[in-house]
Amino acid sequence: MGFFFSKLWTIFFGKKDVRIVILGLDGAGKTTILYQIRMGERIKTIPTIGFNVETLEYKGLNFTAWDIGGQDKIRVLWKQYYQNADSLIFVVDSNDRDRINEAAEELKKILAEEDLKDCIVLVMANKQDINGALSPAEVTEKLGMKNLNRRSWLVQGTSGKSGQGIKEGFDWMASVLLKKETNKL
Ligand code: G3D
Ligand code: MG
Repeated sequence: MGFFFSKLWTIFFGKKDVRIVILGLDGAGKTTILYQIRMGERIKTIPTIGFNVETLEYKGLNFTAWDIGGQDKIRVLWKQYYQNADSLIFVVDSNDRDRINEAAEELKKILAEEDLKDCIVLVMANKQDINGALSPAEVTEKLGMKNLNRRSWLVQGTSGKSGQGIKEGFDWMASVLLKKETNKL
């Protein structure tokens, strides 16, 4: 069992593919976080026109990550990667006050995608190790999370650098996904 995965995940492993999409502006910390959860597996980079996709697979957990922002023309290409996503991890650089509104705009656009309408949202308010970074509560406010109705979400403070907070985020994700599965029975 990987360091970040609690016992709850054993219920999914080997049973069901879980698709997790990791998005955020460039520089937010997505690649760093992927390396934290790597568990010895190799991260593959798929070069695509206009953007690179990083993938990581571990026992039926499938992560795909890429940079978002700007590039309206290539948005249609993202579709193939976020179809059937169970969970979205949105990584925010909490220390980048200049781009927090841009991050909020991008999140809004993503959440409007039909393909992602049922997926749960874990926001990683990353770079909490930096003094003066926005707190998770402030990130919650800036992203307008409280306006999201009918969707499970959590804003978790993290540090991609130290790994702090990542496990807590995954624990929450596992518990929500498990609840969804059980409700289907
Ligand atoms: P991205 O994949 O979202 O574009 P990266 O972001 O993972 O490449 O991270 C961008 C920069 O932020 C990197 O610095 C990385 O080390 C740093 N970073 C990522 N997470 C954290 C964090 O939690 N705290 C701090 N202090 N830095 C972080 P460099 O200098 O390599 O560009
Ligand atoms: Mg990256």
